[in-house]
Amino acid sequence: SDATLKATAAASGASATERFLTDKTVQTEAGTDAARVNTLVTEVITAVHDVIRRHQVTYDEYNALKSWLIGVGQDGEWPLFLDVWVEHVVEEVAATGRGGSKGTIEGPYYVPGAPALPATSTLPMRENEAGTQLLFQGQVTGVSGEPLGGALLEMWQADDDGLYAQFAPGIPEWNLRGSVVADADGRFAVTTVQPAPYQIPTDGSCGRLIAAAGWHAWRPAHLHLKVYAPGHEPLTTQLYFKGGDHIQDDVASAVKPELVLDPRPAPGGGNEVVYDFVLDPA
Ligand code: MBD
Ligand code: FE
Repeated sequence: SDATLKATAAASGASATERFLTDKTVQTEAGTDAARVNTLVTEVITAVHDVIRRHQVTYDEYNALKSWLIGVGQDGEWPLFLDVWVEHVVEEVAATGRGGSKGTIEGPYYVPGAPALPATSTLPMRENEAGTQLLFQGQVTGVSGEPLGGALLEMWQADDDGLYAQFAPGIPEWNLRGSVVADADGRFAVTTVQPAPYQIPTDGSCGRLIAAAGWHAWRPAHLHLKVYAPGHEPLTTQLYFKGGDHIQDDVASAVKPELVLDPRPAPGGGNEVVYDFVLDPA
């Protein structure tokens, strides 16, 4: 795609780091006790020592690691690195014992405070927004099937170039981001466009790691959602598209079979799909 559309690592990384520091620092600094810190950090450091011994790591490799770690911070890519290669296991552990809809990782590009939209609505988008139109509809219920009137669905997604508003240049602030208020029966019907797959920026430290290791840089196309209702556990999830590229080899390991949509052509043009959300009691 053309240079003006490019999300540089430095720009999107800096935005993702700023976002994290704004939204998450307070909760992350809340009381972790010394015994817990000691256990976790000692085990991580010991695991690193084991790798060094097992693979006879050299000084050149040690210094390559140091310079790469410095680069990740300079590029602002710690949120990207952690959410791509670590978050899926944190989510797996956090989801233990949950019975409602499957969730998956949040990733680095959630922004709170997206414009409020009624149950039947179109996500904010540009005139002639590129991409296949998608009518996404469903119902939010509790685990016994009871409708959760007034549930809230925060939605965010990449556009047809795989770019996120507020993390890539030249996109209106709230493009393809919205806070949809479900109706009294928990139902919603949102018109959007199908996103493109997302490629990790190739010009930053995460991109350099991917190239150096011979990996690929792609996530399958996905919609992000946070679903809330009073008295219920919030659900953070993503939905993917059947048959889409990288469904089987997401670089962020965040696809689950329950999260794959199979949209069908809609009578009025574009595609449509129904997906219901079940929230656990709080
Ligand atoms: C994304 O769009 C994303 O959802 C995750 C988890 C990581 C990087 C980019
Ligand atoms: Fe994403």
